[in-house]
Amino acid sequence: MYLPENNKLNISLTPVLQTQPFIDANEDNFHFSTEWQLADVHDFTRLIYQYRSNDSLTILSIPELLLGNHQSYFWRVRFFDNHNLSSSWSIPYSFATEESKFDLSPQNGVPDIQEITGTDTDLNHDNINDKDQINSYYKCLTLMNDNIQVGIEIEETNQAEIDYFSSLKNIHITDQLTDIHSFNESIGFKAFAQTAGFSITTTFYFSQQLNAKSIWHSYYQNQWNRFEEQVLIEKNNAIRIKIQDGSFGDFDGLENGIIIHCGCVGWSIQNTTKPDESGSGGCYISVISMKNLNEILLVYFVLISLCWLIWFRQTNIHIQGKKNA
Ligand SMILES: [Ca+2]
Ligand SMILES: [Ca+2]
Ligand SMILES: [Ca+2]
Ligand SMILES: [Ca+2]
Repeated sequence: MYLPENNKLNISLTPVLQTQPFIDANEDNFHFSTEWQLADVHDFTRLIYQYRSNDSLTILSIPELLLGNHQSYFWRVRFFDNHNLSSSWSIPYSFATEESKFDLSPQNGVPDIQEITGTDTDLNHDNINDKDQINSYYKCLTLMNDNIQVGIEIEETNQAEIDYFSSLKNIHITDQLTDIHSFNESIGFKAFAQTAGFSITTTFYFSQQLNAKSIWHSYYQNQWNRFEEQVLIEKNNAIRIKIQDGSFGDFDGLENGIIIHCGCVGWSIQNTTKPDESGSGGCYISVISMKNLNEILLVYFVLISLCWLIWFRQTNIHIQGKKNA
């Protein structure tokens, strides 16, 4: 255990944790993996995050949404060598988070910069302005890079509450699934319930129509997963899915009374037909992906090289011919 120093206050909501290096009595053993645990109680009976990694051996960046404002957390690690033998758990370190600077005015569980400003937005079609409707069951925001409004609703019968709803900076579908298009930003939310293992029916509403081939994707179990069980509703302006604490759709993977959900709409690059060819509300702008662009540049480069080679050879033959003459 190394950084942040034990009992440090005002730590960012996405801190970087760092341990001391691995040591082993067996000379030829090496550091193979590290198991990280983060809890909001000192005896680790309620974990917030648990991650065993072969890459994050001594440094771990805590992802967005996991930590809350002004709260104390406890973390510890154990190391595994190349024979899968583990050290004992380290002595825990503690830190307390800062007050978020992103959700102050109004403090409503939506980053201020992403608040919907217009008074005529009603994504969930209930004749109430979404701007005035934000509560524990409904939140909405603007994806700034896409200029799309998104609302999220959970049914009150789920006995859960949405704590925070935000676009996500550091997690993006196309980093891993190159055959999938998506909006430029993923979205995430955090929901609480009294019962561990709870499930929620969640509806995402969009200001633009979705393609019938659109599929909700969610990042959990360290990979992107397709939500085949989704239902497209409201004339393809909304997607309804079911998420379960500790299971499908839960980023933290723990049955802990908290659902952390990261997701986005994805559609196959082969299926980019616009849902509405008249242009009203269609969101499927055709895009040349970076991969295609690179291929075009490569072909261009090869053609230019060939032309140059032919010209060079012909000039050489011409000069040679003159010399021989
Ligand atoms: Ca060893
Ligand atoms: Ca706010
Ligand atoms: Ca509404
Ligand atoms: Ca959970």
